[in-house]
Formats: sequence, structure tokens, C-alpha cells
Amino acid sequence: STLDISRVEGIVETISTENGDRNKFALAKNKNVIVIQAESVQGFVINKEIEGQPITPVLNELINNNSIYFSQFYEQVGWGNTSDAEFVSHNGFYPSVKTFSYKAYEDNDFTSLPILLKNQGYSTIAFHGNEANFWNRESIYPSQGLDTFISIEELQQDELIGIGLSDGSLFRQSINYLKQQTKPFYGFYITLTSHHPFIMEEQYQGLDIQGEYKDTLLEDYLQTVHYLDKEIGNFIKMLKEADLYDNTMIVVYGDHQGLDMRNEEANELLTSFLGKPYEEDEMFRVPLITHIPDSSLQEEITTAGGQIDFLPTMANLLGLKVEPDKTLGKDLLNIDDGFVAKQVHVARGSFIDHEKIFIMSNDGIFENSRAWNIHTGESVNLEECRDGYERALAEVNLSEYVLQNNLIPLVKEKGLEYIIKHRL
Ligand code: GP9
Repeated sequence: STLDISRVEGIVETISTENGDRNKFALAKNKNVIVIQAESVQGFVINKEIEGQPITPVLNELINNNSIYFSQFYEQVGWGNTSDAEFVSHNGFYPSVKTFSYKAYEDNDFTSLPILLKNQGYSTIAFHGNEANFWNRESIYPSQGLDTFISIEELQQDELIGIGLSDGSLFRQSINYLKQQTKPFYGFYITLTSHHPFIMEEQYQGLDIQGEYKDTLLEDYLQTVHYLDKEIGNFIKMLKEADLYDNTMIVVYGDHQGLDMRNEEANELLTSFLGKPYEEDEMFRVPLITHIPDSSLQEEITTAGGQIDFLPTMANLLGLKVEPDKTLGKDLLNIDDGFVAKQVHVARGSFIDHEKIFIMSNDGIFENSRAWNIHTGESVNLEECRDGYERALAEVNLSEYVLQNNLIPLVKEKGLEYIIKHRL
């Protein structure tokens, strides 16, 4: 059977922590929220230098001031890549394995983070420098709770880089919309300039790279990430000038990999740059930073988590009560052991936890799988992964069942356990 009730009861129990005494509950309650989903930004760039220059000086500084930095955070996208990062993060369910989720589930009903915030009186707005119908965004945003969508069609096309409007221009032009937006607002930004193949005119390239990585794919990638980082810095300045900074929580997370380990050139470059083999554990790792002005926060969370945990984690900070068995995500500020299931780009059943990564074999034979310690790189006995493998299967199967049958409204009413017991 695809739905193993005992496994799922385990899941529900793991994610059940009472709301009463929660760590960091409501720290950002009623604040505006700006979420920047950063195109192709991977975890390894944080606090990393190239030829003596920090790649992400702005994000590094943000992490050290009034922020929580989740350093063991992983992407969980499917075929919908950037749009799946949005889908998984906002909804707390896994992406479709068949096609991109915004298409597969376009007629579904949702209880997304923007919807939960709307219920608290928030207005919602999304910004993206590409065409509105790309990834079917325009069609699905209303049911995702994103009421206003500012895409390239609505904006001055005053600076184009790569496949659309530059991140700098998008941030700049968004300020007027934010000023007019009813407060508190949820503002969701999907950046674009650091999109593959990372081609950008020299005037935008802020890193001076002369050594072995000069004119390589790695240089191109790092230049675009550095550009985005700088533009996030400019954006924060503009928010301050517009008096929109103090009362706003600013969140940044990476959507998915920029450099694919299966690409030989990328693999060689990163293996050399990182000084260790470039494998799935590093390829799937993306940063998550939550910045709350005047909070005195400076914390690094090393609990393993993924984009599916974004909704409950943000809900906790925003003082929203998301009952634990109403999403498959977990509040990373209130659990000890995280768990990240993967099902696209690697075989279903693959997972990451606080100490190891398990990559299920594509031939479906468990014994042919690979597993290693994410901290030391040493290989891990596969038998130690069997429980996690089964849990990963149970989670992704349950998620698929809920979404394919449009059961989120029922999950909202009765919880995941009910869905399993009654096998609707
Ligand atoms: C397209 C942009 C990039 O609008 O979000 O999507 P990707 O190709 O990275 O999935």
C-alpha cells in the first residue's frame, strides 16, 4: 500500500508540539512581511570568499544583525523548479512528481501562508520581473492568496538583464507599490537576474576574479549572486528611506540549485572551490534568513529543514496558529530533529536529517542506494537509513494523495490523521 498508517501516525506525532509555550512565537506579529525568494542562491555562498572578497557581504551582515539563520535548510522543488519553490514554501506540501505544481494543482483549494495572513487582515502582493503567465503564476496566484501580481507587463522595462527585468529595477519600482499597499502587507519577491546561464554585462559584475576561476561558469554564477546580494542591500536602504523598514520582517531564501552536480564542468569547479566532492547534500542546501529589525536576534539554527517547513516556521514567528497536523511541514524553531524528504531529481524515498543524507537508488533497489554523513562525508550503513526511507515515502505519498484529491480544505478542518484513517 502507498499509505502506511503507522508511519503517518509517527509523522503526525513528530510534528505535534503545542502552541502554548513555543519558542519565538509571535515575535513578528502584525509586522509587514517581505519575502525574497532568491533565484539559484545556494547555501555555500554564505560567509564564503573568493580571492579575498565576500560573495554575499549584505546577506552575511544581515545574518549577524537581528536575524535567525537556518544553515541546514534544503530545497524540495520538483519539475516546476522556481515555481515549485514558491508552491512548497507557501503551502507546506510536496510538489507534484508529474508536472509543475502550479499546473498540476491549479484548480485546488489552498491554505497557504498568504491566505493565513489575509485572514489576519494582511494585504498581499507579489513581484516578478518576467511575464505573468510564466509557470502559470497568473492563473494560480489568486487561489494561493496572492491578490496583486506585479509582473514585467506592469513595470518600466528600464533595465533588462538575462531573461527579464533586473533585480535592481524590480526592487526599485516595487517601493511605490509597497507605499500604497494596505498595512500590514505580505510582499513576495521572486528574483531573476541570477538565473542560469548567469550571463550579465561587465558593468554589473562586482567581483574581481583573476585566478583559476576567471571566466568560468563558477565566476558567472558568483557574479550574479553577488549582484543580487548588492541589490538586496540597496533595497533595504530604500525601505529605510520609505519608512518601511522598522516594522517589517525581511525573509530571504534560495529557491533551488544554481550549479548542477551532474554537469561535469560545474562539478569540477565546485569540488575544487569547496575542497570536497560536490554532491547532493551541498547541491540541495539553500539559505534561509529571517531578519526582524530591533529584535536583538542573532541565532543560527542547524536543525535540518526544507522548504516544506517554511509555512509553519513563518507562522510561528508571525503568531499564527498552524495546528501541527495540518501541513507536512514542521516549525523549525520548535523541533529538535528535522527531516527533509526528496522525491524529484533523486528517487522517491531519499531524505536528509541532522546527520546524514540518503539517496535512494534510481533502480528502486534499496541496497544500491547511497548514504553519507553530511558533516564528515563518511559513508553511512544503509540499514540506518531504512526508517527514514520509509518515512520519506509515507510523507510524499500522503502529500500526493492530499493534493491529487484536493483535500487541503478537509485537512484544514480535520487534520492529516483523519485523512489517513478514513482513506477518502
Ligand atoms: C521564471 C523564473 C525562473 O519566471 O522564475 O524560473 P526557473 O527557470 O528557475 O524555474
